[in-house]
Amino acid sequence: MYIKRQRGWEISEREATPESVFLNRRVLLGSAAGLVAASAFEGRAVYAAGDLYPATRNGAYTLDRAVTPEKYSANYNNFYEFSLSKTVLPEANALKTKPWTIKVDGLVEKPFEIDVEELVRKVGLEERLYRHRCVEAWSMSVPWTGFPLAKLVALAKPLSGAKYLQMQTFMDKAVAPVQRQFIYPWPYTEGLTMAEAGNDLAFLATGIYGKPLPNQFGAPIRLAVPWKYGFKSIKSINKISFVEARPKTFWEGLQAAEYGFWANVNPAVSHPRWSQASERVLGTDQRVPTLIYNGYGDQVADLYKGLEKERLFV
Ligand SMILES: Nc1nc2c(c(=O)[nH]1)N[C@H]1C(S)=C(S)[C@@H](COP(=O)(O)O)O[C@H]1N2
Ligand SMILES: [Mo]
Repeated sequence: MYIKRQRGWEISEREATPESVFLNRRVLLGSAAGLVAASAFEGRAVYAAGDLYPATRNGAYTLDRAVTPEKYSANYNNFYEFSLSKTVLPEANALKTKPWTIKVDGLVEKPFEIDVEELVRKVGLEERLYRHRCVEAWSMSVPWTGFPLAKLVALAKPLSGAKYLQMQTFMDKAVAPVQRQFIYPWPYTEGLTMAEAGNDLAFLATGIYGKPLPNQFGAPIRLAVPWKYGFKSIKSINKISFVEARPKTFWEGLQAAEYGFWANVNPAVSHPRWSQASERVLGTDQRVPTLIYNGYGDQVADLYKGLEKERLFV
């Protein structure tokens, strides 16, 4: 069950799945019975606000490399709720993504719930080309459709005591087989500081390749914070809480020494088990040097002034 079948384009990658190797070890140490095979699931082509796609591209966000063809990015996904391998279909298609509401609560003027469809009609959509760098040392470049996280923060009207955003993925053991594994700190959660959330690069994506997100990319709404390792870009968000204390993330809960809160990309700071100096470009046989803040330092480096004592890069 845990033996990964290599596809042609994966063969060059020896350490293909450090995160899932770790997860697999936990499964073996814990209950091996829990990974129930997914039974016949039906894919669903029901999308929120499908008429808004494709959205106009915001030309301010450019790439230094080719867009990753969808046939690669759509078949090589980290979505551990559904599978510990990179093949998360058909399991991920069992998630019903419409209707879908996001709860906004915590230190805000007035907590509320909003349907994703209503949210995108209210704030509008744009397309941006972003790089994505996984902590496992592979990368892709994709056109996301969505809106700046700052627009949601503005709707939420946070109180002055709010210092962080905590974001949470849905929890449904009936559709997500790996959520039946109690040894993981489900639901998947992530966090940003208010300053990070207000940075223009922090983006909530509802689409990719000019159409609503296919389920494996984190439908119907996921984060894209391209200067941080990919695990910060939480998928299928159903709650955003404004909080005073730094939230503990899913990966900190599993292995704090290897996956910290900040997780900014830095080629000079190795993961304890592998180098971050270069990355395999998904869909090619190329390895390219990794850039500090994944190449977005001009936009984000100022966020970390005065925080040099923090573990900013792991
Ligand atoms: N809820 C949830 N969000 C998640 C993950 C996950 O397992 N569950 N994996 C993360 C990791 S490690 C990466 S690299 C990206 C992968 O996004 P992609 O499949 O769209 O490439 O999603 C991130 N968001
Ligand atoms: Mo990742």
